Amino acid sequence: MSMAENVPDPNPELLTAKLLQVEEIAVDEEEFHHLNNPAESIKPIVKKYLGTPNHSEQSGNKIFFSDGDAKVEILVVTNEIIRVRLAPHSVFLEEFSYAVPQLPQRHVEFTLLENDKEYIVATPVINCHIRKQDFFISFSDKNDTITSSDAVPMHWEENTQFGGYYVFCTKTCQEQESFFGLGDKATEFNLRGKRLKNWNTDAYSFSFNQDPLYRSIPFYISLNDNVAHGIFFDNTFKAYFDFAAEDRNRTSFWADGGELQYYYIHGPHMMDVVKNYHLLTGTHPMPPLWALGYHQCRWSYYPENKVRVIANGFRQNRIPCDGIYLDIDYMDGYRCFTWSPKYFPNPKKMIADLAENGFKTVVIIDPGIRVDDNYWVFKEGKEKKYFCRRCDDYFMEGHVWPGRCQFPDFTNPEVRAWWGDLFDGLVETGVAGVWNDMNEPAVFGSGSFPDDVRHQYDGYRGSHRKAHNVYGMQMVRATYEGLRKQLKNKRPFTITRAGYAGVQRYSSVWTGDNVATWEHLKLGNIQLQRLSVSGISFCGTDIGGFSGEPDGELFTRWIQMGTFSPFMRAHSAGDTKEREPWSFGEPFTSINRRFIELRYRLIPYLYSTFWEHHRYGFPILRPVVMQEQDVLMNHFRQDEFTYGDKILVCPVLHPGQQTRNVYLPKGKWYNFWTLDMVEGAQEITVPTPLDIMPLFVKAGSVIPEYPVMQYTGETEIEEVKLNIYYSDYEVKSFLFEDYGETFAYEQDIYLEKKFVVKGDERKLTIKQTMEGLYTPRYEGYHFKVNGLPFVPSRIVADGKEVPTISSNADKTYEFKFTKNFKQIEIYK
Ligand code: MIG
Repeated sequence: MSMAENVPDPNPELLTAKLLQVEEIAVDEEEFHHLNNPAESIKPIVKKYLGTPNHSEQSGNKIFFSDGDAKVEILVVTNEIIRVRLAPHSVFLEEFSYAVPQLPQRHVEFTLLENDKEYIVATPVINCHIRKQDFFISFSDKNDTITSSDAVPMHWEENTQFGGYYVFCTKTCQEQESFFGLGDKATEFNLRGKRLKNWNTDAYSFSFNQDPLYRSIPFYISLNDNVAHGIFFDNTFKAYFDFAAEDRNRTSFWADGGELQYYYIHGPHMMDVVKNYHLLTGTHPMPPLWALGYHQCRWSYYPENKVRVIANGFRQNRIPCDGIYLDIDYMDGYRCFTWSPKYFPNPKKMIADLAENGFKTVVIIDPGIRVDDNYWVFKEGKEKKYFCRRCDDYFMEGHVWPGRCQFPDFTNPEVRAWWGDLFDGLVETGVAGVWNDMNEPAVFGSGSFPDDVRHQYDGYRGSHRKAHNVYGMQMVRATYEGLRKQLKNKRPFTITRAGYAGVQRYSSVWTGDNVATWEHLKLGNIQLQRLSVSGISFCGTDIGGFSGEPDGELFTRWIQMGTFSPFMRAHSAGDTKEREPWSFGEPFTSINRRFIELRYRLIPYLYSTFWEHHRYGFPILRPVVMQEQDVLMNHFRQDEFTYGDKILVCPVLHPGQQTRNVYLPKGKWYNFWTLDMVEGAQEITVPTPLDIMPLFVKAGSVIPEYPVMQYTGETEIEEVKLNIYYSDYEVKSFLFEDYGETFAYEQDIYLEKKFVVKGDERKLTIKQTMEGLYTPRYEGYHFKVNGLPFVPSRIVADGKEVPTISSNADKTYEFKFTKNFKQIEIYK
C-alpha cells in the first residue's frame, strides 16, 4: 500500500477500521497459499503502534525504552528541552541534522524514576512520563500540569517503495489550546483548526489559506491555560501538522519518511519556548547596518542607465535608500555569475558609482545552471560531478530561466565550498549582497525535482524526498559561507526564498510572490509575525505586492507597515507599472518619505533589537499574545505586534480606513504621534488618516534615534537622541552599538548600554550602565523627555546642574549631556 500521495490518516478509529480490513484480506488469501509458501509468514503492511515498554537502559543523557521490538530514546538536552526518537526495529538512524548542527552543551541533572504506572525522566523543570500500560509519552511541569500527552502511542507504517517508514505522533488537544508557528503559512495567526503541510513550493501569487508555501519550519508553539510549550519535529521529509482540524481533541504531526524525532521545549512563557528553539537552531548573525535601511527592487531594473536613474531618483526626491537589487536580467542569458554585456557593459564602474552615491548592490542568483559546455560554471560542475543525479544515474535536468539546466547538490559540503568560491568574481565587482531565489527548488512545468533524485546529504545520503525541504537552506548556506570568506571580515547580506528550520543562521527571507491587494497586506502582517516566532526574525514582504497594481493608498499603507518589518524592501513584477516611493505623486510621496525617514531614525533601536535577537534569541516582531499570553482573547489577535519590546505597531489594513481599534496590552502607553498617555488592558479607537499608522510607545522606554540620513553612514553620527517616556514604574531599555559591518562583535568588541527609567510626582531618574569594549565616536546625547507630569525646575546629571533646558509647546523638554552619564535626575 503506497500512501505517498494520500495524506495518511491520524484518526485512530479509522486506523482500527483499516487494520481490521487488512487482516480480513490476509485471512482470505491464506486459503490459496501452499503450505510451504515462504510469503505466508509476512505480515501485511499496516500501521504499527508501540506496545508496552518493558525495559529501560541509560547511557549518558539518553534513556532507552523498548517494547521488545521498537525502541524509544529519550534525550535530556537541557532542563527545559527533551528529545524523543523512535526506531521501529530498534535501529536508530545516524544522528545528523541540518537544523541542529550541535546540541547545546549544558550541564543537566536528571533522574529516572519508576513506579507501577510509569517511568519518569525528571529534570529540575520538567518531567517526561512513559506510561507502562501503553507507552504513552507525556510531559508535565513541577506544578504537575500536564502540558503535552500522547493520545495514541507513537506509530509508523512501512514504506515498501522507498524503504523506511511513514511516522506519526498524535497528541491530546485541550479545549482552549492554541497553536502558533510553522513559518510562513498563509493563514490566521492561531493555527488551531488547521491542517498544514511542509513541502517547499514556488507559490506564485499565493492566496489566503494556500498551503504549502516556500518554507518548511516544523516547529510550533502550543499555549494552554497560560502555559506554553513547543514541539520541534526535526524531520525534513514532507510533513503534516493537524491542529485539532480532523478531531477537535487531537493534534498530530507526521511525515512521509525519516525518523519520528521531536524536541519538547518547555515554556511556560511563549518567549521561553522561542528562545529555547533558537538555542537549538541558532539565530541570525548581526546584519550589516545598511541591510536595515530601505531597499528598492524590481524585476528588473535594466539596463545600467535605468539603475542609475532609479538611484538618482532617491537622492533627488530625498527619500533614503541603502540597497538596490538586480533581478535576473543583469545576467548573460540568465547564466549565474555572468553579466549581460549588452545591458551591463561595465558593472564594476556602475557598482562603484552607486556605492559613491550610498547604494549597496544586491544581485539575484538562482540554483539552475545552464547546460552549456561553453559556460565555465557548467563545465566545472559537470567535470567535478557536482550536479544532482537521478536514481538511475542520469543528471537531474529541468527548465528554468536559463533554459535547460542542471542543479548543484548543495547538500554536498564540497559542492557548497565550490559554490561559495564562485562568488569571488561578484565580490570583486563590488556586489554587497546576494539574493537566492527559486531554491525550493522550482522547476518550470514539473514544479520541483522528482522524488528519486539523489543527494549526498553531508555523507548521510538521501533521495529528494529527504533533501527537498533543505535544498534552499543549503544553497543559501553555501552562498553565505562563500561571501563571508570573500568579504574577509565584513558581514555578508543574503536573502532566500526557500528554507528549513535553522535557515536563519545564513539568511534573511522574504515571503515570496505576494499580490498587490489589501488582503495580502493583512496576510503579510500575519506571516511576518509568524516567521518571527518561528525562528526567522529577519523577514519582510514585497512592499506594494509583487504581482498586480497597488494604488497610491495601498502602497503607502504597505510602506507604513514595512517601516516596521525587520527587512524593508519594495519589489514588483516586470509587467506592472513603475513602483518607486515617488511613483504615485502627492500626497503619497511625502508620506512615504516621512515613514522611510522614520525607519532611519529608528535604526539604532532596530539594531539593538537585532542584537537582542542574535545574542539572546528574542524575536524581533512580537505578536500581542506574546505580550500577554494569559488573556484568552489575545490568542486570536493577529493584526498588531510590537517591534522589539517597546513600540506597538498597528498597521492600517483597509482602504479608506479613517479609524482603527487598537488593543493596548496592560501597562501605560504613549501615542507616538500625539504623546497622549493611554492606560493599557483595553481597546481604544484611534484616527488613521493616510499619514498616520497608529504607534504606541511603552511608558518608561528610552528609544534611541539617529538623525535622518539618505543612507546609513552618510555622515558621521555626532549625537544620539534619546527619547525618554516618563513612567511611574521602573522600566529597562537597551542600546547596542558597534562598528556595524564587521564580525568584531564575535570578539566582544561592542557596547551594550542599559537604561533604567523610573519616576514619581516630583522626579524622574534615568540611569545608564555599560558593558563592552567598543567606544562610539560621538560624544553626547540629546535627551528629549516626553510625558513628564510636572514642569521641571532643574536637571542634575552626575551631580552637576544641566545649564540649558529647552521646553516645547507639547510639554516635552530637551537638553544635552555626555554619552557617559551614569545618572540623571529631573526635578519638579
Ligand atoms: O519565476 O527573478 O519570487 O521575487 O522577481 C520568477 C524573477 C522568478 C520569483 C521571485 C521574484 C523574482 C522573480 N522570481
